[in-house]
Amino acid sequence: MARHPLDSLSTGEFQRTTAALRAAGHLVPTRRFASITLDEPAKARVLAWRAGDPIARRSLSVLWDRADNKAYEAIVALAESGAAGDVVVSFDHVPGATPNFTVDEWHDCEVAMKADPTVVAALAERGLTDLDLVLIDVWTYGAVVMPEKWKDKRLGWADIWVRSSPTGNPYANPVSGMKLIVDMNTMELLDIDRAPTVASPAPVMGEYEPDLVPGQTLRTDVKPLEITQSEGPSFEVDGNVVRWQNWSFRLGFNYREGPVIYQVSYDDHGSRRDIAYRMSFAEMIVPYRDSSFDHYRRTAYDIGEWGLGYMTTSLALGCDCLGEIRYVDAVLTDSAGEPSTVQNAICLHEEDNAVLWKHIDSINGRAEIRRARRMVVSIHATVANYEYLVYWRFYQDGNIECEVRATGIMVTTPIPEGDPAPPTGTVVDQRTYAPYHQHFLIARLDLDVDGRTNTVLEVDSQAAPLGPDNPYGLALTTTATPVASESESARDFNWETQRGWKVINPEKLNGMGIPVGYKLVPGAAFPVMMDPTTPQYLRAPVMGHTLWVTRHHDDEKWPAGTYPTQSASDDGLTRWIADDEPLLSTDLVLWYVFGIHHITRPEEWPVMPVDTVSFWLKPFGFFDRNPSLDVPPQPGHGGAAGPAGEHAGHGTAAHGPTCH
Ligand SMILES: [Cu+2]
Repeated sequence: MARHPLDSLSTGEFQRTTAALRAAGHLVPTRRFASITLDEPAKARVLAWRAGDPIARRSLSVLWDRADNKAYEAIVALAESGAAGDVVVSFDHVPGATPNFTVDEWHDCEVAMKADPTVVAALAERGLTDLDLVLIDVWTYGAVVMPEKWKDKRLGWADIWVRSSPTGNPYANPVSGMKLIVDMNTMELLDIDRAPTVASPAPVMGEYEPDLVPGQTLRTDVKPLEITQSEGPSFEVDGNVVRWQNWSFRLGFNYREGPVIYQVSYDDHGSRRDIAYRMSFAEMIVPYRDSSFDHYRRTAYDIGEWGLGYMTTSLALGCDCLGEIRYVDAVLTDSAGEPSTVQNAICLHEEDNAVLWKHIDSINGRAEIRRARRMVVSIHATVANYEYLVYWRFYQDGNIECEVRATGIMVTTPIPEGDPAPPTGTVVDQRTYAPYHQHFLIARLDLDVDGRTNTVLEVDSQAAPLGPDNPYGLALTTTATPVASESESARDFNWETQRGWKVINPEKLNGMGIPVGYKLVPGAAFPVMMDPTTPQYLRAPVMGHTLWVTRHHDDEKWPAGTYPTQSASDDGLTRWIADDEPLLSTDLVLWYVFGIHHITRPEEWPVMPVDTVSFWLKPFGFFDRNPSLDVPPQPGHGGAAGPAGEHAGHGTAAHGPTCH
């Protein structure tokens, strides 16, 4: 049984959802599940809920019918009394919607295409007769680049790749100039789309497994680095609640966002203070910025089209995570609605992070040094050729960091013999380039700084003009401008003013009489560099700005629309802000747009070392002073009492200063 209204659906609740829909006659054989997830209760109801209150559980399923391509949304009420009381509350057709593609279809498409004689013959023309070496990697479309005659279909287009050997890199060798167009409902080949001219395969070395890399020897000077916590970690997990170093938050997980961090609060000397109600990744958009035949269709919505949760993989102790780990499993469903568990999907652990704060009194030599720790919630998602590693980190000084690392294998293309390298990519191997592209991540940050009454201030720094009060031109001032309503909601990073955004609660003052706040410190922001009239921009104008602010509404979750698969226009942010709701002293959601402006490098081939990006949320007048003064010194290094040890001083002693 769920212990809290925000608990993710259990295996039993998934099974009951499917059973209720079957019993009601909705699961005719041609219908498939795109998703089943918790129908999240309204925020107001969750906040009013108290332990012991009844918990109304509902699931939201999205299905489509492979016979007529119609999409449906179903709500099932899961009775507290047991499955016999479960009721299908609604089962509604959603006109025009194309639900996300599923992992089952990705695999089914590969099997179907390899069994298709036309595909087999086309591969043979290219000299590819060992189908075990071939990878068919299906993508979805944006509506504008779909063939007109098939726009009403659930349509896939597939890349073809070939391994150099049975264990070789599946993405090492593109079969350029040939795409398979597939009806994903019937798994029929509709067409083979061929480029007018085709580059011959390039002589690449695309292997990363040591035994496949010619002449590869491994370093022998890497000595063991072991992390032990002899008394266990300092955090505790109670149901889905994690508590650590004054922090507490609640974990959730779903097929689309992957991990969701709910109800983040900080225990400030016995008073539990809210910081965020809900934090997650709401969309990821990856436009490839290359108009060539191989790449012009390639704009991935990895969250809306496929699902970060569905792509989440099991983590291995000692490789993915090091030290004292607590793992949390995730439950997902397949397209038949059958649940399965991803073991060790979420990693919880505590990390040393060098120094938190320090000062040496140069007169008496006394040193106060504190080691920093952080609490990390992480998942890894494998999205075809790419890996995304997500880290939500909580620090002892009230900071929250959201980091993403991208790794895996870049998409590459052969350059025709004798042709110059195209200007839209970097040459990464012999006669091979990796096209430029951008990874836009959109973090949905439903912050509640000391409650729901919040205002966003845009803070710019500027040099004060020269004048009698500023004769040397040294003065630096800041200006804080409220984001007053949704018509002003799209904000851009400004390097010249080192812009940041503060979320304040005008009704809660700190000890200095100033509204308490948390600052969104931008990182990894970059411009879209795309004409706003272009089709890929019109699908997701969210890409066009660093930060969006909206008034909280429970149903506003997907900034490029609920159904971005095969979309032609935005059904998300631009629609939500059209009514220009006021944003002062109200419940707000911030949408932070960041990621990787990926100008590809040779050193990222044949497998990318992680590209790391992050942004921060930092308390700004939320506390009256450094909240980590109470962090104790390292065990065995004493407190601050008494004079410094005999080796203290100006670093002249052989053993250096002590670590008080
Ligand atoms: Cu990239």
